[in-house]
Amino acid sequence: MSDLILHHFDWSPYGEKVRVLLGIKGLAWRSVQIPMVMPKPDLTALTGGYRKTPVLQIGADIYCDTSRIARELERRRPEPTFFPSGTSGLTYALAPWADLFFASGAGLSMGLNDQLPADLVQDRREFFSHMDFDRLQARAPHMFGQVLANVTLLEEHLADGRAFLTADRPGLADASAYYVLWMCRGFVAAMNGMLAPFARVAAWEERMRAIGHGERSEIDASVALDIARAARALPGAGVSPADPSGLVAGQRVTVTPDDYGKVPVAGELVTLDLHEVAVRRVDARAGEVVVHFPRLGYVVEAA
Ligand SMILES: N[C@@H](CCC(=O)N[C@@H](CS)C(=O)NCC(=O)O)C(=O)O
Repeated sequence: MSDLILHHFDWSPYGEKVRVLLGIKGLAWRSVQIPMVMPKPDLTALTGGYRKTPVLQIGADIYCDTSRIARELERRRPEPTFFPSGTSGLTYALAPWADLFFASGAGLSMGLNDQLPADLVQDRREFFSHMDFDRLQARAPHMFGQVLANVTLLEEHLADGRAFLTADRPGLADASAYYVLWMCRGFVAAMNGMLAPFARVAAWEERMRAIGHGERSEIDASVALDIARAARALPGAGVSPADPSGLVAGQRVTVTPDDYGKVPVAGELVTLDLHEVAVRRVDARAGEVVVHFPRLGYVVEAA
């Protein structure tokens, strides 16, 4: 039975990014369906407050953010690699680009869809604090333009006939662009017609869909909490000697996303370098866990 547990919901675009990553590596994994809106008590028992989707659990190690999840999957299962062109830096740098691409698509999904449940709209209004929810409809033409401008970049990149973005095999770069289109096609009806002229992108999306999601099985959140409680987290790597933060291992810190969903996670600092930050915390239901984040895009401060 796989030790990979993905906490997600099926409509989650960032969840789709990780499901495709699991497909690229052909991994077996267990799925815990989490609520689409707050509260998410079973998830936050594991994360200490981080509420974004998805989160990957491996025993008592809890990985937040798709970039950190990708890094861990690559470390634990190097082949087939997420970096078929040989180097990884620019591919990780695509995550903030994809966040911008996502923001326009998400704005359209929320602004042009009057079928959405009221609690979801209210939750996202508070969560996406950088979006002007009252002007989403008025801004739709602008957001369509932004999505299509990004799709144009992909179409141009595929112009030499390559099968995937960085090589003849799929990798993290592909997953990082694909999930936004998956969301746009699925949740913004008008988008499908607008995307029709982008034939290379459509063919690439077809190849991405064919990858699948690996081997998935469902479990209950209570099983995941039992697994966390029974497991022991990996030892921390300490704080890199030259780290500019001045923080030291063992110190109480908070880790907070720097964009939206800014809920601080408090714990004892166990790892800090220029790729990652991890804190140890104890929870009544999850036991002692270590929660891992990327360094990029997260604020680490003394508590
Ligand atoms: N930087 C994060 C972004 C994740 C994110 O924003 N996910 C959204 C959409 S799937 C979310 O959490 N929405 C609110 C929620 O699920 O509660 C990542 O790469 O994992």
